[in-house]
Amino acid sequence: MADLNLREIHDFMVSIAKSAADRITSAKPTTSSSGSKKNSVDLVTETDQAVEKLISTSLRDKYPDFSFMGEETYKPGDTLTAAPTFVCDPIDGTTNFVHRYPYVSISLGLAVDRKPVVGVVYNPFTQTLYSAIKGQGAYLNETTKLPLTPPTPLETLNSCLVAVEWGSDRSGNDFTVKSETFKNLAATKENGGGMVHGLRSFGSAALNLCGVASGGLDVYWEAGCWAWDVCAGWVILQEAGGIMVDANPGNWEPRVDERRYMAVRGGEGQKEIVEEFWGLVHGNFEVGI
Ligand code: LIP
Repeated sequence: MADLNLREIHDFMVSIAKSAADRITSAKPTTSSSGSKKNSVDLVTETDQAVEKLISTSLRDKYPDFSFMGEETYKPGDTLTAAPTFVCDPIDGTTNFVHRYPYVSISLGLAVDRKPVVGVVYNPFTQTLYSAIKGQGAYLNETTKLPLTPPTPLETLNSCLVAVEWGSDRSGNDFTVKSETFKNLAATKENGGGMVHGLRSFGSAALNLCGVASGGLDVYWEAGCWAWDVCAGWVILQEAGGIMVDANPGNWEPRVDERRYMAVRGGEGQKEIVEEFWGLVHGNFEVGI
């Protein structure tokens, strides 16, 4: 990695994300839906595919020796290798996009040795850019350092705003783990719950991670999403002082492609919040195992 110019790569990734933005904002997703993937709530549109093509073509032209992993071209069995790899979700928040709810992002990361080192998350509707380079800080619109305000200590979960996502699994073990844990998080302390301030589901893993990096969200917990949903946001989170652990209790160092994640914002008390949260997780997710 020593000879990679991460700043130059970052700048190119930002320019690509911005140049793809029009394709998303001008699309009419209800007429371009091209079907579903796993089930009727796992959506994909022609725009997702077109934007990924645009991005991958530009990246391959400029960095022909790098690998590319993208949501729309992923095949079961593809793995993230140690080679420099662009990891891309062309539209993170496809359900929002289809419903014209403008909370979507282009999520573009670079992983080296399977670790995220550059992250670019761009919401083309609000023109909001989050980005980071490993060791060089995380920024909003390239100028405002993240987190947005100096982090206060994390006390207990009952002072936290927590992002969670239902995802597309609507039955089975992992659906039960999620729904029971949501109840545990919301329930009163007297009933053994976390009594969190609130649960939020915005529908974009990348933007959830940027919300934690910014400091507005304290925790984000999800299982079932993929490396392309989290690679870019991961380095933005870490550069803003946050940490990423497993959504299942016990693993402090998940892989980028582990498919189970919990992000905690910067501030004293991260370890205690993780342990308190893990104590409320109902069972264990099977995804990624
Ligand atoms: C989505 C995520 C969302 C998660 C979904 C899905 P997509 O990505 O960002 O947070 O709950 O399972 O992975 O499908 O919009 O690119």
